[in-house]
Amino acid sequence: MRSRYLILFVLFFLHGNLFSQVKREFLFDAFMNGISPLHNGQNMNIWGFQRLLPDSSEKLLPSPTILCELGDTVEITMINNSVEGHTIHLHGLDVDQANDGVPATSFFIQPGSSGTYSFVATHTGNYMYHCHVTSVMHVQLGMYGMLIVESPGGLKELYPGGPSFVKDYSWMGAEIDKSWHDDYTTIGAFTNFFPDFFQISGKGRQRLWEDSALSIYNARVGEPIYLRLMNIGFGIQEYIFPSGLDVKAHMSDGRPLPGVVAIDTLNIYPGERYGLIMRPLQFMQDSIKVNFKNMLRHQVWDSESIPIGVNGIYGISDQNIDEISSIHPNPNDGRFWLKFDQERDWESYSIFDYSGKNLVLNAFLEEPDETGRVPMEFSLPPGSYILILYSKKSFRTEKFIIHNP
Ligand SMILES: [Cu+2]
Repeated sequence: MRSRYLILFVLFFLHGNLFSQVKREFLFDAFMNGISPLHNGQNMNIWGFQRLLPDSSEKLLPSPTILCELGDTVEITMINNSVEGHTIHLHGLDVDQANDGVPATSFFIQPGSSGTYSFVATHTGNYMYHCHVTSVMHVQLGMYGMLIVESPGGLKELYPGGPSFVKDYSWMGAEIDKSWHDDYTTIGAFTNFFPDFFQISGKGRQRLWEDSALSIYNARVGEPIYLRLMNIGFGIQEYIFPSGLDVKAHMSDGRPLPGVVAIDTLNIYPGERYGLIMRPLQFMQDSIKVNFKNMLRHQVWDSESIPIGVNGIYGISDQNIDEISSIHPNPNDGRFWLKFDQERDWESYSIFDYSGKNLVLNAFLEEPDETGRVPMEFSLPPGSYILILYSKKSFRTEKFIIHNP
């Protein structure tokens, strides 16, 4: 009798562990009467999907991000309270045809009705969702959003076992032809597309610069930052990264790339998504330029810029200080020399106080003398300091002490 309960308990326990996939449910309402502000003070009519929650029913551009974890069963229910039929296409996800949201092969959600899309999140990565009814128009009018599959358990890894990151930014680029939004019934041919606004995640110019969720103001040297880039537009989006950011592409279209690719410029075509890791090598105040380019002629329509400020050092602690010092003597009186074990490719250096927050000075490194030493001389108050040496590709952190005279 007792062993029977034990078997039941074991079966229950196993079942609970092997099949306890998390189910994530999203409830959306399709709308065609939203308004989104533009950077020039005008308002623009938008369509989209708003998340139905007791405390939130904002009509946003892009539509809310669908966030889930690897292994989740995701159910997205769309209630259509608008005056035209819509669907939700899950762009880049491995869903079955019935859940793909293409009207002819999947189901169509007519005004006044609802439908549910479901899928299992089988690959960590970056995806998109959008309406697939007269897609050119419905997407242009705003019926799109990001869909992000994260590593399980809140782990900040690009994919299980992949590179880790400290923080992440998600940028979804799109062009806007405002005349389509002013009156969608008078567009005529879809080739009459003359974009006059360019947006990163629904914002341009100062509205983008003022948004601390989109602009990077507090990056640190050495800090791994995950950039998710997605193109929901009709043209090419060319990202140009300033040097000294050390940007590497790790993922594309929801899969790890076969190899890691160092980049300074990246052209993203419509529908593509990239996962990049950026690890700043030096302090800077600069911007990442995004050129919006015409697919046909590759001419630049216009550009946006995303500010990037690097103003600290990531993870300063004794563990991060390189043990083999090139500073001799140490401690010193402000006069010392650098001597490097390996071939020297260090180009410049920064000195910080020991909090790592305050830059004391920033300069190019002089050529070594005939004995291979680089003499240094500073008149700094006694105390502990951090020296960071930069080459084109890497950096090295050391500490030194200036003693009392
Ligand atoms: Cu639609």
